[in-house]
Amino acid sequence: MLYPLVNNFRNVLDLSGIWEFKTDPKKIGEREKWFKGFNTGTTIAVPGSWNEQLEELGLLHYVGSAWYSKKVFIPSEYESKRIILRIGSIDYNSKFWINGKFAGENKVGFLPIELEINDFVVPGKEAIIVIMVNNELSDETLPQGITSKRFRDEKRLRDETNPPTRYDFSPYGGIHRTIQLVTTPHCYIKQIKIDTKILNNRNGLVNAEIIINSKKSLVISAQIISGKKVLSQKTSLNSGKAKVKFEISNCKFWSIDNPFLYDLKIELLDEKNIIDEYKTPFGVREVVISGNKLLLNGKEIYLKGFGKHEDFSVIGKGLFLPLMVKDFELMKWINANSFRTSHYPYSEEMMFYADRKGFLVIDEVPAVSLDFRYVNGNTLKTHKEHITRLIDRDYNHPSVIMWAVGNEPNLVGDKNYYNGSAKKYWKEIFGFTKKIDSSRPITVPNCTRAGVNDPVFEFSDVLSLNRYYGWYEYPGNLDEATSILSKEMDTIFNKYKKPILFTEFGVDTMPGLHSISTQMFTEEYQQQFLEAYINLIRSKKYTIGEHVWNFADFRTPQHFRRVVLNLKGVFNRNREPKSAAFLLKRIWQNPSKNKL
Ligand code: GCB
Repeated sequence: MLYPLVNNFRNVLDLSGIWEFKTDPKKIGEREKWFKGFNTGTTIAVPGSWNEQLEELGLLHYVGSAWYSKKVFIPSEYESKRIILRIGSIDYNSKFWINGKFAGENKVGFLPIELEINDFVVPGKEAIIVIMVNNELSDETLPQGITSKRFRDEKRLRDETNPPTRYDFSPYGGIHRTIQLVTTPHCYIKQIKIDTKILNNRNGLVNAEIIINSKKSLVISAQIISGKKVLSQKTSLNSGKAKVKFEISNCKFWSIDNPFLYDLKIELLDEKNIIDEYKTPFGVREVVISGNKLLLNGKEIYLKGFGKHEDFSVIGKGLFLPLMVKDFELMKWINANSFRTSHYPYSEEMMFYADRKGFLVIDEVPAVSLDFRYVNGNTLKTHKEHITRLIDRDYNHPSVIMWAVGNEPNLVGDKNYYNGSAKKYWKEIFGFTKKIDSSRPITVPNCTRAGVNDPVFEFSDVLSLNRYYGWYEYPGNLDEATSILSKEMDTIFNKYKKPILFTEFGVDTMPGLHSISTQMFTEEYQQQFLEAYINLIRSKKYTIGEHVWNFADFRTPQHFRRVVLNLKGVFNRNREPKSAAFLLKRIWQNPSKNKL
């Protein structure tokens, strides 16, 4: 799926702003025809979660359905265009009506939705757009859901959160990213897939596949543009597809230090004229796992950074560009070079920004804490759809160096996880992902409860570990924690012989709490913990990086373990540094793994 842009053939109309809003806890909206549009006097800003924004209406922990309505003028010049309603993401489920007619449904959160709406609108007139959003989850969605009844039936009273979730972040609901009317020509460039290779230290190879929505005999003109330098090619489309190949001499490779981006411009031509055009940035780079090393453009690279979240006060999971810019500046300031989109795809804007700023990204689907006791064929189907749509969205980003096709399966520690069916499931998921993208390593972060025999290790290119010894286990005892962890790391490496990446380690830390003795929750303990882990991780020849959990404090469901927020941030929720930020900045200023 291509990101919307404005040029002579395409246009974008921003629909963000204030929408009419109404919750539907009893799910009567469809029966009462709310889809015809409504005006209740309750309003909400889009993009943004409803939770903190409308806390005063009792929505802080609201899980259920809610309706959005807005009158939108459809410009008459859209008459000759293909008109799309496009939303960067809605969490989690959504249904759409335009001028009272049902226009479509989506059950995949965190990823863009496109609906062709020509049959529903009259250019030159107003249209009423109504969207029903629902943030309830089930065994067959990603993430999987859980109810308080299930917690109680399983006699897991102390595990129950409110709202009930299988994961440790707020189940925000709402229209979370850009909402736009996008136009393209009726015959249009549908997808561009770019692969790059380094031929030698001067030349790069670019292979691009272009897909259009028609089988007509048309022609593609492709150009690689860098300043005044232009390489061009023309080729005919065959059944709506064309391939072009360029060799760039004196190529500027994309790297952390010099995230150089070329533009690929595609023009679609009939006999005489250009009928559509699309331009996208891309970088020439190569990511390879070689032995126990991660290589970027043939050079060893050690990952330093964070697991993050899309979370901020008031806006919740809503796209907020100043915060995105701030987070990248803070990551640069602290000398990080990478992050993981834990535990779901982040905004498209963030991925383009990572390309520009030279950050390496582990891109994750929301298969967080899969409980295999409730996984079924439909869960697998949903999982594949998330992977397909994520890779379709993010394939061309040079910043994306790895796919995480899950996080911490079997967090519940079920013994049957090892009886073969989970292995079959993971084999299928890894194989499926490799078929769509054979160029990037694939991983799934493993948790302590899934242990050293987690079937994901067998299929992962990189063994990703989330560990909290010294916190959830062996509390306040870093010597014991690191000694047990050291042995466990060796066991895992010796069994699977693949590089190990630490995708999570961290401790809850209350800013301003201090102690001269070892004391959990203090700023000193966070520093001691991180330093001890980093020393251990770097002492092993097979490790390729350290991602601290978490970049910043973030809101969680209610539970006695959480003081409103998960406090493992190195920055607080407002992005002010805790003491550990200065420690990491010092450790991370050296790009090499070996010298602290
Ligand atoms: C984990 C999860 C993450 C939690 C974290 C914690 O293992 O992957 O989502 O927030 O632990 O702080 O407990």
